[in-house]
Amino acid sequence: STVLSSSRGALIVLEGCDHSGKTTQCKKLVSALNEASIKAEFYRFPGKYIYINDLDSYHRGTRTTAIGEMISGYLGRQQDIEDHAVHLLFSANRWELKPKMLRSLEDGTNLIVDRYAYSGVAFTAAKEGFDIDWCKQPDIGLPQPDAVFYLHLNPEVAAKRATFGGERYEQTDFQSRVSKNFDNLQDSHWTIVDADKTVEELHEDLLERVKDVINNIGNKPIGKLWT
Ligand code: Z5A
Ligand code: MG
Repeated sequence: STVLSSSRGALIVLEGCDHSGKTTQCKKLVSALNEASIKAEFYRFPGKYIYINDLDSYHRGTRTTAIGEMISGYLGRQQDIEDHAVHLLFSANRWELKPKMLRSLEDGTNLIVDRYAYSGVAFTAAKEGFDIDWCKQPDIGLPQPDAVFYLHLNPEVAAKRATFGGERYEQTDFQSRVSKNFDNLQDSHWTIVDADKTVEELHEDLLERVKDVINNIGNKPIGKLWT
């Protein structure tokens, strides 16, 4: 059999409670990796904000998908969508990006992903009448992250960073149910990272961990989530 000389890309996800710094850190990670000549792309779920290898357009809000637009209207309260239906839309948004993600990974590009199926489950399962098992079904089989870094912040610290209340889901009682759901989703791929640090301190911490994952990825097969 052929021995491959180069390794595949690593699929690395940042999850965490609101305002824990996921988006800030994802962008800094991609920039730092690219500066070190390590191929890396930024993905963000929900998909209105998916900007691949173009961190500037993130600020302009140019690239999107139809499903991402629907989710965005829902989160901004311009549009109501039935709870089960919106759960499936969040999942569909991940599936529509799956072929592109796999091509990048196989091509040796590392993906730094801002939220993933864990957010999907944690948020919907915090609603009345939903359970975690039902919520997991549509995301079963998605590419399995090689590492999930969960940015942990106390709710009091998180609340000081920005005002809660504007977008859907931004209420503290809802957020505490969400964080309990995240606790239930932890598995062997997870590392909990203390996010109560300066942006730079947290960046250095994460960059070291991310490089470690990338250096050890080799060509091990990409797994399937929750199988
Ligand atoms: N959702 C869902 O229901 N189902 C799904 O499948 C998925 C998502 C994928 C929007 O997500 C909503 O969608 C979210 C979950 C739901 N609902 N809520 N709530 P989003 O990812 O677009 O949410 P966001 O608007 O980006 O907020 P966020 O993710 O919670 O924030 P963050 O990315 O973790 O933090 P940040 O934007 O980098 O920083 C937040 C603020 O803190 C900002 O003012 C920073 O300047 C400041 N900051 C950042 N780092 C620091 C440090 N270290 N010290 C001090 N201040 C800091
Ligand atoms: Mg964010």
